Amino acid sequence: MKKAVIFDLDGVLVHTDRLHYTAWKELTGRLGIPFGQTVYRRLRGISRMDSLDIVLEAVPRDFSPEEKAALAAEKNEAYLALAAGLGPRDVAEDVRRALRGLRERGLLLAVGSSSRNAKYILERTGLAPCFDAVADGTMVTRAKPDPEVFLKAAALLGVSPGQALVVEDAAAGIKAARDGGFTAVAFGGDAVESLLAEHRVGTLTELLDLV
Ligand code: GL1
Ligand code: MG
Repeated sequence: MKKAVIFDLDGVLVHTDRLHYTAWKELTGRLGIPFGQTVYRRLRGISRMDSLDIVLEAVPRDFSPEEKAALAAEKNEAYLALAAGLGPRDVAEDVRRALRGLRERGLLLAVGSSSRNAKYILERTGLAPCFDAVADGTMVTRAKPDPEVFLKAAALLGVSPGQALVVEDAAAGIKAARDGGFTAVAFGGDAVESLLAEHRVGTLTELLDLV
């Protein structure tokens, strides 16, 4: 019997993964770095600076910490410009139904996201009041695939990892959940990567059968 469900944000609760993709594409386009879905798959779920390091692998020179900070800020500005257009209409009916159903069953709900913009996105989309706790990239020192952000979310809820499901669309997040001792549920995403998870769902309402 589970007591809690911890959701990844980007690509699970909201399709902000597409906006992150576009923002990375804009930055790499300006720098003349090749960027497509193959590279982006490696970025899914990981932090801004870890993502930037992967993006810059294609450039045969070192970047100073100051240059990297400027590039990360540029990507974030591009992302925030796109995210400014988000609203409650960007939350799928499936997401609303799942959150309502889980709440009715007495489950505690949290968000566990690598993003430093998680709280802003939850506010913009009106999802913030749906959750008992939010753990995000501003609160951890080690990003996914390290389990820290999910352990933080569980601690905020007052549950142990064994009592919680983690819902994730990215391989880094599924690994983080497994390594933290959570039950991992893969949502959408890549079929091969999702084999790492204990469960796979195509819609979030399917979670109601797992708790
Ligand atoms: C960071 C990365 C994004 C994405 C999210 C996690 O978000 O920049 O590309 O990997 O983490 O879903 P942010 O820049 O908002 O902290
Ligand atoms: Mg994700």
